Amino acid sequence: MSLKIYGIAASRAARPLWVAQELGLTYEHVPIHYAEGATRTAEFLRLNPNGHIPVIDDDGVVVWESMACALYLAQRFKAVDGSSLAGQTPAEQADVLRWTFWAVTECEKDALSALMHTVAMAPERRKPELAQEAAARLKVPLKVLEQHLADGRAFLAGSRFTVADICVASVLAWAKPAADLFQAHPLAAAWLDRCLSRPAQQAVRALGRKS
Ligand SMILES: N[C@@H](CCC(=O)N[C@@H](CS)C(=O)NCC(=O)O)C(=O)O
Repeated sequence: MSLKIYGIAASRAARPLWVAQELGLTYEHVPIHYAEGATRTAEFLRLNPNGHIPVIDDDGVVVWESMACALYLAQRFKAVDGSSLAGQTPAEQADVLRWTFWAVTECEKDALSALMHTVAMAPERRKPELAQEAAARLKVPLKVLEQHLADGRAFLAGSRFTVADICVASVLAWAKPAADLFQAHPLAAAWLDRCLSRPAQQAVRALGRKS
């Protein structure tokens, strides 16, 4: 087996890396940076013509788009103990897909603004009002998540941790600097902390700090 994951951990490559770490996969990490044109070389564009990380290459099966990479790995591989991060029934699979699409379409843009304009960009480039506006818009999807968790469920799809939790937590983690948002949605905050405290996620974050 030869699996390669392209992209530094401090990027959307964290999504497939988190899946790979959860499953204990053997893989080669190729820490291509998103800056300074590294994703625009002819060689890289052959892998992903969009010029973005992440990309995965599983023995010649090349996948780009971070969520597709995460979903592919969860579907393709199991952990050594036989456990899976993928949905196991059509209903679970639908749950995995809907929460993943939801994260991308309803949350990702504003979560990124919340991050960039509070901690990620250089202070002189930050516009605090953009972070505040993004946090205000995120109240709408966060309320949906809060309601979903209100029946006592610990994770998003089925009754166990799945790739849906990885995909959604990867996006909502960006919004963590919007502390008031999570104070107002305690079940979502607790779920996010549950996901982010997992050893596999901690390992990816440690890798990201070295990026
Ligand atoms: N929708 C894409 C977005 C990928 C993306 O924008 N990746 C950033 C890093 S997180 C990147 O490669 N930026 C470099 C560039 O666009 O040149 C995905 O989820 O994979």
